[in-house]
Amino acid sequence: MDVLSNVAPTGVTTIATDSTVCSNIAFNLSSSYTGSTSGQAYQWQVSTDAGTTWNDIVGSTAITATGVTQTAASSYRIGISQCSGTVEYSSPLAVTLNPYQDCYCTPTYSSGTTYGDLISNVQIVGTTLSNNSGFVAGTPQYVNYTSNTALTAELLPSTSYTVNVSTGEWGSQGFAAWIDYNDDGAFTTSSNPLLNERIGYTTGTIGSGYTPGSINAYASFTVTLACTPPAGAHRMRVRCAYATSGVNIDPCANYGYGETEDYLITIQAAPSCPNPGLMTVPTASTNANDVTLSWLMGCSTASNFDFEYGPAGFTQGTGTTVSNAAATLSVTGDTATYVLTGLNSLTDYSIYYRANCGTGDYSAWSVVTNFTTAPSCFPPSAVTVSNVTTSGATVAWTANPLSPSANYQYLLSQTNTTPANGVVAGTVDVTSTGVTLTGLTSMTTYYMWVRSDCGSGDRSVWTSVATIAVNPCMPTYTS
Ligand SMILES: [Ca+2]
Ligand SMILES: [Ca+2]
Repeated sequence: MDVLSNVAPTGVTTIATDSTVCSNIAFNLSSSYTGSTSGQAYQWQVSTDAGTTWNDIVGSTAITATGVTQTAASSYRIGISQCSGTVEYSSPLAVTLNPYQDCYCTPTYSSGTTYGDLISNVQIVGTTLSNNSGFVAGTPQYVNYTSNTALTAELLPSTSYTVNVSTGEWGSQGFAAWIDYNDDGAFTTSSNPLLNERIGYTTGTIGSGYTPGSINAYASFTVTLACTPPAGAHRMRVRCAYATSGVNIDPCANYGYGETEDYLITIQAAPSCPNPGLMTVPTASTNANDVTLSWLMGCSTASNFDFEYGPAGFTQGTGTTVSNAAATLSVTGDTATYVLTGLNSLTDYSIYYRANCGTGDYSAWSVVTNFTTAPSCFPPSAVTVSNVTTSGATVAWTANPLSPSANYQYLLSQTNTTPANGVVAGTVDVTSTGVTLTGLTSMTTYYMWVRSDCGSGDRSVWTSVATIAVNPCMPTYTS
């Protein structure tokens, strides 16, 4: 009969696949023990204070430990027991942590900038970062500007910035940007806002085709910083890749054509009144004289907001302000709405907004949002021609139910070109939705447009054209 002892092996040493690793990069542990495993139990342990205190690694109960990660320098050992006897530990092994600056992946491309697929400019509007690196093809596909103190930006948490970029000679470039908030040497893209380090990307790609001798495309995209990222200096990566939508760009993967630029930016302390998220461009909800504004709450917990609006492209400080307006929050709690009234119809507007946290505490102003109000005067529809004679015709139309016309105006022309505010041939009282035309020339084609006149100079656009082919004058005989 073979009786197992309950004495565990001694003199075992710890082995690791890496003696120095980057944060959160997996490695494996094993030991020098090569004897029988019959009757043995194992528990791997970790120490972050050079072996003074040890903690079990949860779930690591096999003779080897795989997929181990660390975020600080640590020591490891395995406890081996034999038939529930005394646990013997292997000699501890220290695994050091590489400086995070040495842990960034080098982004690669098969062809890089050879044919002009590159980043020729990166500018964060409102900051000092503006880097025109030129559009000459064949320059390095990865440029690390982190040691260039002239190419940096001070950025605020919870804040959105407009990033202006331009391409080289080739278009169809997607762009994306990340900040390594936690300085672990990795850029994490996550749907969890607490983990996500991707700050923005282009919708689809920008530019198209090949424009030898000139930049192919200029574009902007918005980046938004996390609510409370750690203050201080962090690495920012901006990457472009040919024929790859911005949302799909990975910070490390290999692509065919493109360029990557790294920068060192500084994040300031989180503001006491965090910024709200981005506004949705108002479209369907736009009326003639008011607009329903809708924006994400983002990092903000305010319930009151300030607005400044004016003609499209107005300079901030010269617009019309609405202060301390209470927003309505949607059921989900992450979308706020406010109805801005007193607008002019069919007008292009720009608007900025900020959270008003009370007692003079405000967030920063948002990036600009542009919208256009709807017209207030609508054209009639269904213009029909009937009863055509040798000198006239009847033209009828259907009134627009939304448009309280004062009267209708019509324009007649022998040329089929859409009229501007040209010569009005006649007016028709609002109580009528048609006109009988007389005195037309036989065998002639006329073109006619109708519009609503809503009074006080407020007129609709013209209807689409109606064609009137006046009949030829036939000879008549009495016998
Ligand atoms: Ca460049
Ligand atoms: Ca990171």
